[in-house]
Amino acid sequence: SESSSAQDAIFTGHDEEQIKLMNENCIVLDWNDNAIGSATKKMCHLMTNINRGLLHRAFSVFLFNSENKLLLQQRASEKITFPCLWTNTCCSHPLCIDDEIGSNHHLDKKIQGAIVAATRKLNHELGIPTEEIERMGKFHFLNRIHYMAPSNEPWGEHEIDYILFYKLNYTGTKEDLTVNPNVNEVRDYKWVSMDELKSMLEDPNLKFTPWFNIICESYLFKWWAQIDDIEKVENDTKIHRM
Ligand code: DMA
Ligand code: MN
Repeated sequence: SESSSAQDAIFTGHDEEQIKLMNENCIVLDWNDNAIGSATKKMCHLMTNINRGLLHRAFSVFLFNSENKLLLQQRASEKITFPCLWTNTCCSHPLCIDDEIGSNHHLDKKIQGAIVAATRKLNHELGIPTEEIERMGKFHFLNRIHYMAPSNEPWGEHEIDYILFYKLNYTGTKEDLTVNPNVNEVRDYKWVSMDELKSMLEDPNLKFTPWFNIICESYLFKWWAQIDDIEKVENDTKIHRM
């Protein structure tokens, strides 16, 4: 059987809840981000499969509050890939289900699927109420990044990652989203200004995920500077190989 269980030797010493999540069905892609099938989260994150070209769809959310501070999370020690590293607000995978898969040749539908998945995981990882996510702000898609990164053996990532910003609506009153982290997912969190993040990135005691480093070095600060008018930054249809 391919289903992940604590009996599987590859998971020895890992957290039971995180082992179960390895049964989720991710969307398998060709290099142009067309869905060509599905495979479990376990299969998609084994370097033996990645080295043969297995690629899946992901999303990365960058969530900003009313003061334009970015919410960072430190991944829980229970995470099987990239444990304890600091990273952007929330990352995961759109699942191979109708609401999240979208449709090949329609980027807008694939973005909508990524937003459904992002809303689901902001609630699961950070305890942000779905109703608040839907009412208090909106998502803006920026681009897609195709990257590969090994984690601790035998695991790694190989994804086309949908970059989504989320900005609160301006209502004239200062009201921020409720954050109540799931400790099985998130060890710590922190709201940071641009300067605060820049000093964190220079701190040798802090470790960051590879995809967060890629985005920090390329686009993050440029887009952050435009956060109040982020909807004016056009959806980029190109897939950036990094
Ligand atoms: C996977 O994130 C997605 C990216 C962009 C690396 P993850 O490992 O946090 O996924 P999950 O929360 O589903 O375990
Ligand atoms: Mn992944």
